[in-house]
Amino acid sequence: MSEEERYLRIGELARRTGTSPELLRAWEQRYGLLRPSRSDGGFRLYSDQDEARVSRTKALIAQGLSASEAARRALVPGGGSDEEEADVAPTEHLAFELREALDRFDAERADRVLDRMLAALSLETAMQDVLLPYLHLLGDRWATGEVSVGQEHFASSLIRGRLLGLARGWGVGDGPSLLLACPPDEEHDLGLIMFGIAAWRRGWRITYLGQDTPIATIEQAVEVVKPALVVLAIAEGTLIGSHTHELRMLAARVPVAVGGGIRPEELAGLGIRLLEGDPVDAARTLTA
Ligand code: B12
Repeated sequence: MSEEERYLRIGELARRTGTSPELLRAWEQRYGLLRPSRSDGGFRLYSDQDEARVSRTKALIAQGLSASEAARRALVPGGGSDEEEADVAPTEHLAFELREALDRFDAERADRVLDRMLAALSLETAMQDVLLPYLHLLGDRWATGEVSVGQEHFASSLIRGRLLGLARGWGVGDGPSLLLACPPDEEHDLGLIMFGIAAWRRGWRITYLGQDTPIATIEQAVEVVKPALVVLAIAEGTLIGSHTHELRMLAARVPVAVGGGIRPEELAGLGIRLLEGDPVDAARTLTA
């Protein structure tokens, strides 16, 4: 048997694996998935191992992995087995896929991943096990320069938009009322939105004022809404320092709680309660 008969040309490999020569060339260039040798005439020739890796990649994509992750696993000798697949939680797949899509500014794909996430998981599990880990990793990657400010803004804006979409209707109902806001200079409101969604689903009615809200405005809203509790989100304790007096005055008029990166001692003497844990756990605890 000659070399050319033992090995496959790209068209034959594409036919046998149900792919196309263009896709195989892309996988070869992008992921190094194929390792062809050359015929005497200079043609690329593919082996049984190449065929096995392409088939494995296709199977992993069909299970929901991105092409790059599928190729990465198919390249591990003996790796990517079914047992290994079973060990990988769907939440990790989803967070990984979300990252891939958002890193590339691919809103359409990110929305599809989020749709799949919402179909597969309860909203609370989705927030706790996919979105929170994703956001934490995003922050770490931003801090080391692995993702740009643009990528980080794009990702957090897209997620914020989806969360607010899921929150539609949270202000309607007869349940006790929560007034939610970030104090002045605070823009981190994703945790507050997640908290609002989790609380709403436990029967609370939500009035949401959003990011960077003057305390005087919160007081005006309190007069109208008459909430059972005002919940503020503060990512860093230092913010409290610049508004101590106003916050103490607010807490004298209405019960106030704070969630976020605050330590209990930072709230000493303000009459403000600390909501501990992540936003979903805090909503559970508050309701209990
Ligand atoms: C998205 C994001 C942004 C977005 C926010 C968009 C938005 N609408 O929220 C934008 C781009 C605006 C932003 C800006 C900045 N950011 Co930023 N950001 C993030 C990022 C990546 C995710 C934040 C998030 O939503 N996380 C999800 C929440 C739920 O998780 P969490 O923040 O860890 O909160 C925990 C608890 O605090 C609690 N929690 C949080 N909120 C709430 C609310 C309630 C009610 C409750 C009960 C609990 C709770 O739950 C979490 C526990 O699992 C984080 C990384 C990270 N680790 O989170 C950085 C991060 C918070 N940002 C950081 C920084 C430094 C900044 C900037 C100062 C950057 C800059 N130089 O401009 C500015 C500050 C802007 C401002 N004035 O507020 C730092 C904060 C460091 C610190 N010491 O506090 C982080 C940690 C990144 C990092 N690794 O350095 N940021």
